[in-house]
Amino acid sequence: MTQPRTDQPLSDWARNDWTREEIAALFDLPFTELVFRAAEVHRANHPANEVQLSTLLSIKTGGCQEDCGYCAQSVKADSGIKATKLLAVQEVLQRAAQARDNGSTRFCMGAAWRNPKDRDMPAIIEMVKGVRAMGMETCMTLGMLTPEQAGMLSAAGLDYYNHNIDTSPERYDQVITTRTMEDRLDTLSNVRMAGINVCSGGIVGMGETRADRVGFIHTLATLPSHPQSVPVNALVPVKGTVLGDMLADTPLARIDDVEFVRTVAAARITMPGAMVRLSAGRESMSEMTQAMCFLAGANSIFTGDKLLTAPNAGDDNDAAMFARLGLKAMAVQQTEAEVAAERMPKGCAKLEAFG
Ligand code: SAM
Ligand code: DTB
Ligand code: SF4
Repeated sequence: MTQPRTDQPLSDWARNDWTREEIAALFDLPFTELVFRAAEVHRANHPANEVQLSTLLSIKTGGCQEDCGYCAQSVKADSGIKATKLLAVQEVLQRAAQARDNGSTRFCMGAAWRNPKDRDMPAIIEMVKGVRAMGMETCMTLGMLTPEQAGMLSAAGLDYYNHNIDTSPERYDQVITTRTMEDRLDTLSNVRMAGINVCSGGIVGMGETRADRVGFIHTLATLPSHPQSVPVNALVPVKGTVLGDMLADTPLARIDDVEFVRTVAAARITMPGAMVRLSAGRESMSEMTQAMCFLAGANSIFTGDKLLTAPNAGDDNDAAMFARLGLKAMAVQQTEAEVAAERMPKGCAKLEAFG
């Protein structure tokens, strides 16, 4: 895990005994005070003004048996997304090479599965090895994993496994009924025990209360060790999903930008070493809100026009935003700087467009 870059006491840096009251008190701070504190923690632990560019690829789309109320890929959603088979390894590697040439240093592969089947593992392992050989950090999100599957991914060299807790323990069963928060935490434990970096976060703007957002951050910040990566998604409301339709009927339930930035800041303060990833929902976020997120400690975005199935901001818009804000694309993720210095291929053409 990353080591603190300053004299910030390790006990603060790594503490996982946060109480809900302490986290609620952070959320209750005057906004500028909260953002100021988060920015201080960010600067003490990460290079200022640097944001990692990551690319997402859906390697298996739609037809998922789970009933996550936000997700267009669930069989329960009437979203028009067609189920596909797992992509061929060669196709995934071609897409990864394009992502690398466009400046990404991280390639995340997502499958709409409740869990991978053992017969899928050989292809998955080839994908991890191939993307890694290109010098990019690898992340996979495939649903629940057994300890054996986590061990196989670790042996293949997988850097991160993404598995979100999504919301507070109290709200969980109103969003998903086909698996429990405990199931989710068990997979995170299998991933951690296999020595893979944990990527776990959730979604803000699903009609939850502030207490739920506190509970969500609290659950992550009190895991046996902090996730090395915390994606904070703003719900992309998709027609035909339970939550997308609910929000269409009650637009006032949509998250306000100030509360979204507060959530990013709380993640940054409570988990200082983590990469905090400003994930889904940027396409409908103003540049100023995104700038506030970067000030409050977000240091990674997904690039390109598409996430897994939902639209994303697009490279040209992002390059323009980076130029206006004076942000730099992080050449390699800080936690892997030395490893990646050797792995990084020469001539990542579009990196320069991002500063
Ligand atoms: N099936 C795997 C799983 O659920 O872990 C991997 C893919 S799943 C799409 C990855 C994450 O994307 C979810 O956990 C959720 O946090 C996020 N997500 C899915 N749909 C979303 C939406 N409409 N808006 C925001 N985030 C979303
Ligand atoms: C995460 O927390 N956000 C990314 C990544 N992990 C895999 C996924 C966002 C998906 C948004 C909805 C879609 O594209 O279908
Ligand atoms: Fe399936 Fe993942 Fe979508 Fe849930 S979030 S329905 S598990 S693809």
